[in-house]
Amino acid sequence: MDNVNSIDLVSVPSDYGHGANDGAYYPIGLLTIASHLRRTSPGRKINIVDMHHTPDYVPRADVVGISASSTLCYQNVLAVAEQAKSAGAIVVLGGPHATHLSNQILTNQKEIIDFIIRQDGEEPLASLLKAIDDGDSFCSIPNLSWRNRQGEIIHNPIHCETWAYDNYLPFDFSALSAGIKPYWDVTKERVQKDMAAGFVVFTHFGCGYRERMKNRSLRKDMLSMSCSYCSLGGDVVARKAESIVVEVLDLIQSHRVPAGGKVLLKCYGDNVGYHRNMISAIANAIAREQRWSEYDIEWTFYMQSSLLTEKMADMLLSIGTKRLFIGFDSVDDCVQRLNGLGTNLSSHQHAVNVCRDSGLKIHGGFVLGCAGETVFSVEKSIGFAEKAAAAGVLERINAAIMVIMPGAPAYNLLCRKEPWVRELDLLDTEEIRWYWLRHFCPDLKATPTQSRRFLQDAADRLDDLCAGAHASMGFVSNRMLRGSSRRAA
Ligand code: B12
Repeated sequence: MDNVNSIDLVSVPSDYGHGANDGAYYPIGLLTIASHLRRTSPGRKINIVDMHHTPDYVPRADVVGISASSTLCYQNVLAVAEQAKSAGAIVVLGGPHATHLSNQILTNQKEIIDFIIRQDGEEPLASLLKAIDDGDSFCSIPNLSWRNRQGEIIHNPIHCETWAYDNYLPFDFSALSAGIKPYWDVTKERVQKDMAAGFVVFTHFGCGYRERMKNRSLRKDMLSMSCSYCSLGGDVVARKAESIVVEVLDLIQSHRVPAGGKVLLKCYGDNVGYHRNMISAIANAIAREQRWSEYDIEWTFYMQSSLLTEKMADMLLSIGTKRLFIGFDSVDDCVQRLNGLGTNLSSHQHAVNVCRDSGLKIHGGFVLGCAGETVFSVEKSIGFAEKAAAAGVLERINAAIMVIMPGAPAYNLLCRKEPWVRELDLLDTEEIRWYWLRHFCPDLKATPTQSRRFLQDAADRLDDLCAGAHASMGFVSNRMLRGSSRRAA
């Protein structure tokens, strides 16, 4: 095999519905990989292609690595893989969907997928490229799933070192083939017109709530210990406050943001409510850093309603937080308990009141069609959203219809009822949802098809309440359809 000279790392958009932030933030997982590869093997040409901004991408590199970041983009992943394979490339997949379904993918997509890297990708991909160059065995490459000469699928063990984001800083932004400007243009349009710059900065990883629930036992009124739809794994790790502050100031300086400019920081770490000590340490680190006050820096964090106290709100405000993404999901206490959400109506209401009183804006997420959903529970959620929207605290509503994601408790629950689902690598959202509604929402409407129709109308009603940029997660909303027909016209 010839040496690997060029590698494209590709991010593809969702193939069904869309998120409100699609195209607004660069793919961090590909930036950590590209930065590492560029540092450790400078002879190779490494590019990140984000098809949100380069929709006409034609693969030509020796190795094409595609991020199967979610079940909802996997169809697009396969389309790029097919093109890459017919152009003669070695095709490698990574990301959460590929991690959870590595065996199914290597079994079902023999013709187009050569390798899968499970979990973190930086060192394993570097080792894979070296092994290809040197003609070495793949047996000792950590995290790698591959086929041997006999066609058997081998899953090498996951390496035991703890993955650390800080090892890959500073990011080499020149790897983004379209540059950072298209992301900022979308962020300006969707989030804040007068921003000077926007960055993704993880302050922590993993979900403290999921971790806390891991070793508890299920109560009778619960189907799942933690959020039934969530496939997030990994250890809970908070970064050092000083490193976070240094990273932000480096980002600002290296992108030449003018003094006084508004800088939006989006932390995609889950559930900041478990990180009070880290937030207070960030506040102290900011106080020691004169340069921070030269910019107008705003944070957005994810928060579980049950963890938002007045004290937590004050701490978040003290570091410049302006927005919280709160997953309300359902407002019905039975649905919340059954799905292991760890919240209830009163925690939701309390969170709305805290935000209203402290001036924090909410991006509220709702997931319709969780286990146990009824017409009554859906109406309750919509009524709650209407009230919160009228109170002026909901800057954005993310409407979603439950999607069954490999790695999530809902996937395992469904596979117990419908074992054939476990063989699939490509999960048709609507087909799988039909079975989910049949088994887990039996009291919604008379048939799964009627239930699905009802959820579509309900999700459209929620979406219509949203004044800001809107999401259409796991379904195609009326607004999304109207938008695409306007674009086509
Ligand atoms: C940021 C984020 C987004 C951003 C993406 C921004 C961007 N341009 O990347 C936005 C908001 C747009 C988004 C959208 C969606 N997301 Co999202 N998102 C995340 C989130 C919070 C963080 C991802 C991240 O940056 N992690 C940090 C980096 C360092 O890790 P990483 O991305 O996993 O990458 C590492 C490895 O996975 C691997 N790797 C990844 N890609 C590749 C590729 C190759 C070739 C290799 C070798 C390795 C490799 O190496 C990387 C470095 O170690 C995760 C949850 C989480 N904390 O992981 C959910 C998550 C990935 N998203 C999820 C979902 C469901 C979605 C949506 C479908 C939501 C929706 N309905 O619209 C869409 C789908 C969009 C899409 N095209 O896939 C699910 C996926 C579940 C699943 N099993 O499929 C997750 C896990 C959340 C969850 N709680 O369940 N998302």
